[in-house]
Amino acid sequence: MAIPKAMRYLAGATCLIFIFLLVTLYRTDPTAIKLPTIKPGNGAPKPAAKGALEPGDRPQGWDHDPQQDPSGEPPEPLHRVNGDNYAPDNANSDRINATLLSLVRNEELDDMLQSMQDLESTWNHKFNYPWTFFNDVPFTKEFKEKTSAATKAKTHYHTIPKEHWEIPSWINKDLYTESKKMLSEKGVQYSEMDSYHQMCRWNSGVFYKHPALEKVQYYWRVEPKVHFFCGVDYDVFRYMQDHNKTYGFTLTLLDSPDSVATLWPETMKFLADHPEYEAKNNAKGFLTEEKEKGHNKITNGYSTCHFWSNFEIANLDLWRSPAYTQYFDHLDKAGGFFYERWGDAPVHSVAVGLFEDKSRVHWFRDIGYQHIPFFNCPNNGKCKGCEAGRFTDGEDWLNSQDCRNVWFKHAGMEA
Ligand SMILES: Nc1nc2c(ncn2[C@@H]2O[C@H](COP(=O)(O)OP(=O)(O)O)[C@@H](O)[C@H]2O)c(=O)[nH]1
Ligand SMILES: [Mg+2]
Repeated sequence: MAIPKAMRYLAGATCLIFIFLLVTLYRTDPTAIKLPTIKPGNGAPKPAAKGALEPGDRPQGWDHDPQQDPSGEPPEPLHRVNGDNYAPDNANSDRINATLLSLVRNEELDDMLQSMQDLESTWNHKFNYPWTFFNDVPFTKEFKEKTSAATKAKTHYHTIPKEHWEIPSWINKDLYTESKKMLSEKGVQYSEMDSYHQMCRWNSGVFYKHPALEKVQYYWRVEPKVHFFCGVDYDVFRYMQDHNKTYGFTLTLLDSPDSVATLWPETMKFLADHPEYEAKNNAKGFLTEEKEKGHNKITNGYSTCHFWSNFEIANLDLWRSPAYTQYFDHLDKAGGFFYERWGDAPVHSVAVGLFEDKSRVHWFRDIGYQHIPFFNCPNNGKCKGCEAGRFTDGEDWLNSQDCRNVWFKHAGMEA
């Protein structure tokens, strides 16, 4: 029986509206977007500009994003696949003592699988480094089965011991409750979520104390729901080792100054007691240059520039060093993981910037990466799905959060 024309049009229009709604929902899921936090009136980013970037939105000293320039691999020596030297079951493989590392919730299984799929297809299916998963509650059978099916490499699952995750006993509960309220009124994102504070503390100075990591040398942190876009054909961990690098990043950003208001003064107190830990060739300029007007006043001197640690490749000796062990302990006792919302990104960055020789910090320009809403997209024939030089697919003002130019100014691009 023929369907009347009007009915067919109506059905067609309904389908189109449905598809439009689905696409809109997918693109603008507000819970998925982690924007840098905004404090109105104080270095608050401008509202979205229409069209081209305002000159002020562009990092100073750049007329274009350096990732628009053609680039390739870092210098040799680079270790590559040759026969079965990186085969998953090769007991004498060329792999070094390293792991991919994820703190993740059971509920984030699909997002974790997506991150794994990207990293496996661009890199790890060649090198087969193990995955180590951490959770504050036991992983479900489904989580273990599906993630282990997503790689040929070994997978390990660990529940974080209570004493590593719990709010420390010396934190004053009343002061913490009051602080959360105040930070929330100032617009500091996630400041009311206990688990977020706990996660930041754990990522800053606790994760590597788990027995499973005691003997591990390098890790590459991978979050659920991130993307990797570019084929990488060398052993990234070997690169770190062979080139004497201790910390690798893709992006650096500004932070919410209210989340770290006393981090710098606490750091200065620590340094006054331990001047011997300050590296000669440090990157203090990156930490102190005022990039966003007003930030340094709120933070008492810290630029808020930090390596965006949802991507982080590092040598664990960095955190096991006497300098960092004592520094983390000092910060932990000061309480700012709870009375403020110190993130692992600024804490790691301040430590790396002060205690480490800046030549040991490496920008992985060739690892195409996205964690909503920012990208690292090189101009490199091995990339698919990311536009060279695109920094964000969010609103234009997000471009003003880019701190890469400050790092390059103080440490250079090739470090
Ligand atoms: N198991 C577990 N993982 C968490 C918890 N909170 C955060 N994470 C993980 O920690 C990482 C950072 O958290 P996320 O919500 O992405 O923070 P954001 O990137 O700062 O927005 C992600 O890998 C999360 O899966 C938690 O309470 N339990
Ligand atoms: Mg995240």
